[in-house]
Amino acid sequence: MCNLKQSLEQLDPQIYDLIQDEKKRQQMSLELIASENYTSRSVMEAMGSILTNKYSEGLPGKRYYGGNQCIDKIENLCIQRCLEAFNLDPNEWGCNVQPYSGSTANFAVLTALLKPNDRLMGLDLPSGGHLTHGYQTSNTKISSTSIYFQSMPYQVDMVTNLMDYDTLEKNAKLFRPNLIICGGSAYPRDWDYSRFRQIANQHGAYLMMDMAHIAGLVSVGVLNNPFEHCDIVTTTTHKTIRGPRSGVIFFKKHLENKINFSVFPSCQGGPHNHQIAAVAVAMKQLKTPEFKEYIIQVVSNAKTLCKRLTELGHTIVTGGTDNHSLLWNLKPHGLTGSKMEKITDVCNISINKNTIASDVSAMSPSGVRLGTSSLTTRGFDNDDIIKVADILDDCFHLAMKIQSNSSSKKLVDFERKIDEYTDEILLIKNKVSHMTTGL
Ligand code: DSN
Repeated sequence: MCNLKQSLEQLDPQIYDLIQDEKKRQQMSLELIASENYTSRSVMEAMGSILTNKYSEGLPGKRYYGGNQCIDKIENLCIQRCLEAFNLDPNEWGCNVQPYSGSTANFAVLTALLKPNDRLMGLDLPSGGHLTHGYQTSNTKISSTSIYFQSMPYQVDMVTNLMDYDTLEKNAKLFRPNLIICGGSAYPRDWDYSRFRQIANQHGAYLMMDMAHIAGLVSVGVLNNPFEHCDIVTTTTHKTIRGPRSGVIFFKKHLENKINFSVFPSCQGGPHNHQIAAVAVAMKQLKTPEFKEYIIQVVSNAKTLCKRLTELGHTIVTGGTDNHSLLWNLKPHGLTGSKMEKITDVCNISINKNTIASDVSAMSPSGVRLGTSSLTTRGFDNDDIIKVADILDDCFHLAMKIQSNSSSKKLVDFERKIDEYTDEILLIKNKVSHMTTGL
């Protein structure tokens, strides 16, 4: 029988070592994935706590299991802090902190407010929307949100790449949605919630915002406030909020029973109490002056990254950003996002390939998405970010060189060729290491 008091290192050196390797990777690389961040020690302490042992189906004061005295206090505190973090009046707004993640939060909202086969409209994935906003292709219903509901996407304008509210309004008149979702995973500009509200009202539709990416920015007021116009606001808590991986649903008070019943028992079982405690810790941190300074720097860094890449001759979608993220279009140079991602990966830089709205294939997207939340957490300022942009430019030029010396434009041939450029890669890796060592 295994000893429950043994440390992970003693009990399972294999997993322990792999965690140490991942820790090293996170420390040594330049983390530019827009949906990621480094959480705090205090959040991790709550996540790794004994709260993981407890079952507590139901809501505080109304549980199906005994022994929930402490758990009730933790969940109530978390709810209170979530409302405070977004300056919400508890008479007008409530929230459910039990969703395991953003995807389950979104599905629980749809289950609560729609009947199977009701109609929803969300931003198309290639336009920067999220899978759970109804994504489907011509042949396949990809997301459960398109399997169980009728989904018609709206898009950004194919020339400006900005939200095309007029076409949304026109299409909504034909489709007559029951619910409109705003928000996305790769949209660098702010949202016009009052325009969304106006369109939703024409059809008596619910308006839901998924603010997962920008929640930290919303909380400190550097972006428009979705709570002024939406019925529901969902979020994850590990992106710009910098908390644990989890999800929260904010709802207008009259939707309280529907949402709570949908989260449990319709969509989930027992809540993850360790996550809920960790969300509470993150929400406390959100209210500090340091967090506001952090977010202001995140946005400033993202703008600096856009500016420097533009100076270096690159194309930034929409010409810049209002938030923590940006989309770099590599198409004008004849490179794909996949190749850029391969090169940055071997140079210890984490980014992700991303579609540009006009892309025909999501499998070979023309761009990469970059975000500055993680590097700002590590203390990077505008001068550091200029150096990061220069390193990304080095990666770009190396990718172009490898592509021109490859036997074809195929990704496999590009990958085969990478090994011949170890000297160039080492040079870039050294620059990365110079920026990340000692932080
Ligand atoms: N994977 C996250 C993102 O990149 O936006 C959301 O699910």
